[in-house]
Amino acid sequence: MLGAQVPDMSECDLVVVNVALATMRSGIPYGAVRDGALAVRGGRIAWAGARALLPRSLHAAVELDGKGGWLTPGLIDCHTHLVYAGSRAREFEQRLQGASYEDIARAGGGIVSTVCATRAASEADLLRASEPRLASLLAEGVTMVEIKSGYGLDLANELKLLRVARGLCAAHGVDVQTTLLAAHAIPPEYAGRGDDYITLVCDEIIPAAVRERLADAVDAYCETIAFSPAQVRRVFEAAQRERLPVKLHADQLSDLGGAALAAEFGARSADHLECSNAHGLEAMARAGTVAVLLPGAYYFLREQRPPPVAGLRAAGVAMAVATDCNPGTSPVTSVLLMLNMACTLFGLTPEEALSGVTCNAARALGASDRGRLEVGMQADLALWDVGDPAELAYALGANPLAGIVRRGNVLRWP
Ligand code: DI6
Ligand code: FE
Repeated sequence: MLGAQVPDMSECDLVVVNVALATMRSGIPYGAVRDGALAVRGGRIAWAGARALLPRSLHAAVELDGKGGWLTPGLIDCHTHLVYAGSRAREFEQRLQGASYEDIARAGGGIVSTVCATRAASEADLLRASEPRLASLLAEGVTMVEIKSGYGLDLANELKLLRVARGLCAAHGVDVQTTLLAAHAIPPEYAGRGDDYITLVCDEIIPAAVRERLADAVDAYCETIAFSPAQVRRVFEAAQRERLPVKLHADQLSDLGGAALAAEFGARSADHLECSNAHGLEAMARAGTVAVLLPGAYYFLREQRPPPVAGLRAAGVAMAVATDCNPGTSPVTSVLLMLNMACTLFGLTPEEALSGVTCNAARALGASDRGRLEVGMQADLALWDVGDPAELAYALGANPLAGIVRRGNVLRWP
């Protein structure tokens, strides 16, 4: 029972009162505790529950008044490509005039155009370009972010992107998980030689990223305009040799069996899934692979086929939601906007959407101590000036963030 965990509670660093908790524990909607309280000690949640049950013996150096708002776990954006240089606004115009995303990619534009700009950029340039994107996520209560490489596509430039991702997040004190996505597109110098490029990825880029401790996971783009299932398989085998977890951009524009392939390798997540088949969803459920839904890309590409949300629910697959922040298909730096789009475009409930950026996003990253307001979890908290947690998904363009606590440190409070 919430509030029943009462070990030695005497000294805490801080306690939050006059607040409703969206603990995100399963069982009741949002795991809500209306008149709640939450105590923090040593950067971790030491107590969470109904205020009436708060142990009398509890003393906290600091008492924070939540002013009647809602407290949620810090938000987690579990799929971004936010480190890149350049812009794809011209390509946006081309698409509005009728060119398809695939046409542009096949003509050597698309991802490859961002690769050229990114290769030409120094680490300092990339840091400067990426900082505002990270800053807008943080301004919406994000306390953990995943960042992929994938716009370098050679050894030096892929490592450069991962280094910038680590440096950026260290500078802002936000937790990052870096993902090596060298198998994002075939670089121009390997045109027509995709298998040779995959050999470079497997034999050189993955091992080097591991040696330099720059990658926490490995991703690949499984698509007709990118890499085949057979090529992805080689990448995943190489990742597994290095004991790195895998995830996959799967079945976004066509059904290549990506969901089942991800599940076969025990992927933490399979992302997009617009075109996934029922067999793939069942395989994901069995493997515990999280479905990461990316409504920004669906919207921006004006896709016609939403991901099979009913099928994911029926199969019991956990659903996360993320920005997919990238210059080509989702130039989005708002997690709150993604909550709204996950509801309006994909039919998630506001509660499912919030789970998607808290507990299920944590699962997608293998971050088992994040995403819930529970004893022992890292004390990453967001306070919202809302009367109902559904307002986070409901209000378009609003940002009701009122307070933020990261690892028990109060960064902002009303
Ligand atoms: N994520 C990706 O990596 C690609 N699509 C997606 O949703 C494309 C990124 C790009 O065009 O730059
Ligand atoms: Fe992506």
